[in-house]
Amino acid sequence: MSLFWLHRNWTIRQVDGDIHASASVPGCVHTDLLTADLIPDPYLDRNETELGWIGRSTWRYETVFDRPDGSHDRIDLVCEGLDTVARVELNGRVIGATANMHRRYRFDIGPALREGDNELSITFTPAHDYAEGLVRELGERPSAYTEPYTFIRKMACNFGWDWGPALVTAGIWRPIGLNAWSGARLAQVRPQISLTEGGARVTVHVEVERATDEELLVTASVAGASAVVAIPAGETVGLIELDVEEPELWWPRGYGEQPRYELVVRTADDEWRQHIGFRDVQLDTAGGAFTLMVNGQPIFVKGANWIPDDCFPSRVDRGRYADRLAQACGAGINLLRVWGGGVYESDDFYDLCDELGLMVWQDFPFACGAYPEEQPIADEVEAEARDNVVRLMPHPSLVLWCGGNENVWGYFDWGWQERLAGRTWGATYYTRTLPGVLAELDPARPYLPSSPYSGSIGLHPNRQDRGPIHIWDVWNQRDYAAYRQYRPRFVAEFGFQAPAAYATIRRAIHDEPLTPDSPGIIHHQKAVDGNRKLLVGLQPYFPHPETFDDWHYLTQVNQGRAIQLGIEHFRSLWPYCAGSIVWQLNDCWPVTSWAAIDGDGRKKPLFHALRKAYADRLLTVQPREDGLALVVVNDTAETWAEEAQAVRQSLDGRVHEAQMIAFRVPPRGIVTVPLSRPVADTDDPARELIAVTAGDRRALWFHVADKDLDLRPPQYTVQVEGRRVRVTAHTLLRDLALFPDRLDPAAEVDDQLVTLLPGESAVFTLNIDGLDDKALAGFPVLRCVNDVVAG
Ligand code: BMA
Repeated sequence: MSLFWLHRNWTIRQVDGDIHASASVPGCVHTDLLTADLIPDPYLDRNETELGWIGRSTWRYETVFDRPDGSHDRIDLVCEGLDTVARVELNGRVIGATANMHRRYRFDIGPALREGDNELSITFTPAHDYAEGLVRELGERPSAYTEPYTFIRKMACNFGWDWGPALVTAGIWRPIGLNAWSGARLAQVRPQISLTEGGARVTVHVEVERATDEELLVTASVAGASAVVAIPAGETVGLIELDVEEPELWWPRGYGEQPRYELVVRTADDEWRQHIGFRDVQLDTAGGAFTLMVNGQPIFVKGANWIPDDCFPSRVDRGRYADRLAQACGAGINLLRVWGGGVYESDDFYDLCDELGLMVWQDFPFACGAYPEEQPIADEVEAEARDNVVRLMPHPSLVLWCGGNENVWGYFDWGWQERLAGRTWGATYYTRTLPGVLAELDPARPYLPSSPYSGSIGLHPNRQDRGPIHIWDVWNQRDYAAYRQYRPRFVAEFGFQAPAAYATIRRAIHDEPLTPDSPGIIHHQKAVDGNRKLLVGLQPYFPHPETFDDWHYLTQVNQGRAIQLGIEHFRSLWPYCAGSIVWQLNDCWPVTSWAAIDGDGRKKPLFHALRKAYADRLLTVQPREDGLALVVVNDTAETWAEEAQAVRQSLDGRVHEAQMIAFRVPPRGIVTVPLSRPVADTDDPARELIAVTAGDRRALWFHVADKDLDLRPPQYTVQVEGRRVRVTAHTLLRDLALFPDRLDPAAEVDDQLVTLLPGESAVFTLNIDGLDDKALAGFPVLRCVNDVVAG
């Protein structure tokens, strides 16, 4: 058994034109044209608008390779991903045709091979042509965007989204190679894992593909257990049961370690190895709940939605995933939802999640549209599901499969039923095809037919008393304090926009002058009415920003505050509410969006707000029916017993009232304690606040919005020592933040959005030396709300 990658000496050429270039494989046409300097960078300025022709052209990839040496029963061409409508030819003979970016393909090329040079070509016809052809044949289907992305099995957001450009790709986007083999090969290995009394059972389902027909011995071993099964001649499947005694359990981060054990499956000719983990996952849905239970432990999901990290996903390598996932961990996140408008990510993503203890909720790739159930789409959907379920099921991090994003919601609320006039919309996929494939291949993992969902296809899917909901009226129409009016079981999406980091904007947009509505900024804002909503969102809290710098700072602060408020509210409802998955962790290019980490990988202030809101130990002040209350949230395995001091004080620091609150919060529990009237009441709301402190944790409560607060012009002293910037407040400083990327695009800081009471100080640590001390100490690098409000 041997595998040879075919990643060298490729060229691309435009079949219906005269462009040609050398090609990187894996890769895509856009990135090759960019490398060859044949197009401008699609991520800069408004270049996107000039590049639509790429996706409308036919492209041919070509290479020449030597026939592998030696004698083999079979030589296969293995394609881990072709994007999307492709004809594969070897030495002029068609050996395959594909139309699904989400599947792996294997073609027996023996008959077409010759000695010496072999010419391989893969021709990609435009995704649009295929999809538009099916629209004509099957009839239109409504969706959130005008492009026909529901008619082709290709990453939907490639056609443009409310945070992404329309850059319709083509290419060999995942590895491609030759697999030469003899006898039999392991075509499929599916380990099903269940915990037993004092141990675990691994049931390994093996399927072989045969070139010769003899009895086959297959052995499997893991964690000291091993067993053999014989697959008789003429048969292709075998089952091996391994009983492992007292394995260490895999836990999500924050709950324990992530031990993994290598499972090895062998035949005489082939071998399969992968790390697995021992854990049990259940979904408690009793009475409308939506609570993940891992190893019997109910979990509050501190999540974020994951979108493709690049419009050209072939650029996302293991290192890039590792950076992004480390950032997710840094924000206190314990689950990522791989959203349905993207892809099934590569093995590296899930492998890193296993290692880090990041749970994964995997949407099948369906989003915001009605999907035709006719052929050829129906067969593609089933084939793709089978392929990816088998590929991903060994991963302990994968805790939930979901039928897709907002497709059932769209059917209920977005006026589709009339437009469909009885045509199919995808219900069969979510209620039969996908659960059917899972029941057969991966029965132990929970499945949710769609998100949001209320437990039955006949119920309105976004009912807050049942299952996960998506909260979008807040960003679109309401003040963010409205998050508090929800009492959900689980929130799978809610988000608030802000622009990208300053250095990211400066790299990608060359507007002069740069303003909140200069052409590049507007182009890098894809949401309907997005910039207006940003301003509307500021109105209750801040004066209208008069400059780009104020706009940039205030909208970023507002994003952080909105999400922090939402999360703290949702956490205060635990265990009734069992999760918050913020929209969205990352971006695929430089854009104003709901992301915490922008398209250049820079953290927005929201990142730090998330880190605080998702802290294992949280103090938060929440309005309750009978007044303000302190909610203490303990997401650790130890009891949290401490005495908090709640203080009513003036903005200038004078203390008026104090209340000592001794609390004892059990592991993974919360406690709610009403604040006393003297502390909670105020007759001077513009000049007072409440500060609650316990150990190193603190919660603040302001009675009025910043614009109505009697904030003083900021007074502080700054000391810069190497990478450390110490700020000492002489007045109250609201949401102090350092933006070192304004001085050096490589610079970042370990904290932002810090409110200091008079006399307090904070130390900010930079990642690099050598920044200008003087510039670090003031506007526009060091900022606080006082700058704008106290005028
Ligand atoms: C939801 C998501 C995405 C979208 C986001 C922001 O609909 O599922 O489709 O980007 O809201 O509008």
